[in-house]
Amino acid sequence: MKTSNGVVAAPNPLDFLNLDALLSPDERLVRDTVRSFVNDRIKPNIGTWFDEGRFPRELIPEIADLGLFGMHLEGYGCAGASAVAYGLACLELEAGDSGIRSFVSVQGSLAMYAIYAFGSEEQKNEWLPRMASGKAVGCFGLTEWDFGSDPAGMRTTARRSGGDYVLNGGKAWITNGGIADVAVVWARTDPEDGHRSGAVRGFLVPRGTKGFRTNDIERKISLRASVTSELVFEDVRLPADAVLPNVSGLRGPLACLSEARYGIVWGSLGAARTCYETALEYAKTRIQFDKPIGAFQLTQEKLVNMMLELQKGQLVALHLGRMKDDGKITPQHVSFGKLNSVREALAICREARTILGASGITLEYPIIRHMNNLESVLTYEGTSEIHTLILGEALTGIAAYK
Ligand code: TGC
Ligand code: FAD
Repeated sequence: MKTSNGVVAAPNPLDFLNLDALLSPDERLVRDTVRSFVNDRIKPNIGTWFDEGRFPRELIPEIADLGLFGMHLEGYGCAGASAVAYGLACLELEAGDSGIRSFVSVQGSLAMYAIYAFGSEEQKNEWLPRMASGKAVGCFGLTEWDFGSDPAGMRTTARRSGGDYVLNGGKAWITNGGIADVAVVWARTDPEDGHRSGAVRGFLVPRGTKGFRTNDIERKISLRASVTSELVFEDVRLPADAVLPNVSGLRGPLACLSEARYGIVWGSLGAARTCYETALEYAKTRIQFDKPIGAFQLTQEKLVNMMLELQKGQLVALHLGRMKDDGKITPQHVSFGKLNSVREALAICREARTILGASGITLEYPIIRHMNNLESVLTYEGTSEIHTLILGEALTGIAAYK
């Protein structure tokens, strides 16, 4: 980047490689708009929401006005943005809090995407415009208490009864569960359902359906500004048109996971960026032994390592985003990004915490909140171990998770 007198400007500590130059004007506009929203509406309040264990529902219409729900989907009131623009939005949201990004991921990439990719025209028309405008909230029920990494073992069943389906079982750890107007629920159908024997199918279960209830999971010390719930189904009778008609088998939910995992590739780096920026500022102003702690070589090494991984992570995210926009990304590429981004983001947050010393453990600063949040992000959407094994299989041809 040259200045007006032709001299190349010194690198910016907050964008060392000038990655900004790799974005289009439209992409920068999305990024800057979401960043302003996060700076104005989330950062000043998030410490309190986290402390109170409260998801700020009042933000839903504002997020909808920004066009962020299902923003990478086309039609039905969705913005039709690029994968890169969606990724940038996730990064900026998670620079505020992983819980807010989670809300947007689950709404757009899991619940809306499932309906968009596998629903009937009637289902799409009924739910997608309401979800895009924030008038209806969705959740995505795949995990069960006894089946997390191995959803193929699920016990929730959807049995035929006349023309209806009857749902029994339960889902666990479901983001937005307690506030959702519609749950996308994956259940095992009867062998004689006309599809693959005992196939997993997706069902739309509206809130208020008889026999369906939710219980929020309390006492979390991670993602406290996010609702996490158990879903319970006791003889829940659903009409035949509650099933998502266009997919059968685990491929359905796993395809949705690829969408949400892609958002995390970017999002987790937002949490890391906030921690890096906080630590950099603190290191320049905190005096010990008569010097700013940033004058000590050990502190500088920490800051440099944080900056290196943050910049590398963003380059990977952008590359994967461009691949996704070109239709060339595979689930294994997404695993590469999810594993690397979250692992490095968590390491950056932990390193930042040490730079702040005791101040790093309070909610006065964002660091321990981001650190605790990222412990969930490391686990959900496929644990770091599962993504390692997906990559191990891609390298060796041998699936080691069974
Ligand atoms: P496997 O036999 O490998 O695959 C079954 C079928 O699915 C296909 N497939 C995929 N399709 C699209 N995208 C993907 N990522 C896919 N991965 C697999 C596959 O080709 C096959 O298709 P077909 O047509 O041949 O039947 O399945 P498996 O049972 O061996 O499992 C593999 C494994 C372990 C990788 C998978 O079960 C897995 O990813 N486990 C992790 C579970 C997980 O990530 N759960 C997340 C729940 S949702 C969540 O956490 C939300 S948090 C959100 C938030 O708050 O932000
Ligand atoms: P387990 O699968 O029991 O794993 C425990 C440990 O064993 C992990 O370290 C794991 O990597 C390891 N392990 C398991 N199998 C293997 C193996 N084969 N090889 C090596 N190691 C292995 N789910 C949803 O469906 N929808 C949601 O909206 C949702 N939101 C969530 C929100 C939060 C805050 C959290 C924490 C979870 C959420 N989940 C959701 C669930 C999440 O997807 C699961 O927690 C995750 O898939 C892991 O399952 P588990 O917790 O049962 O761990």
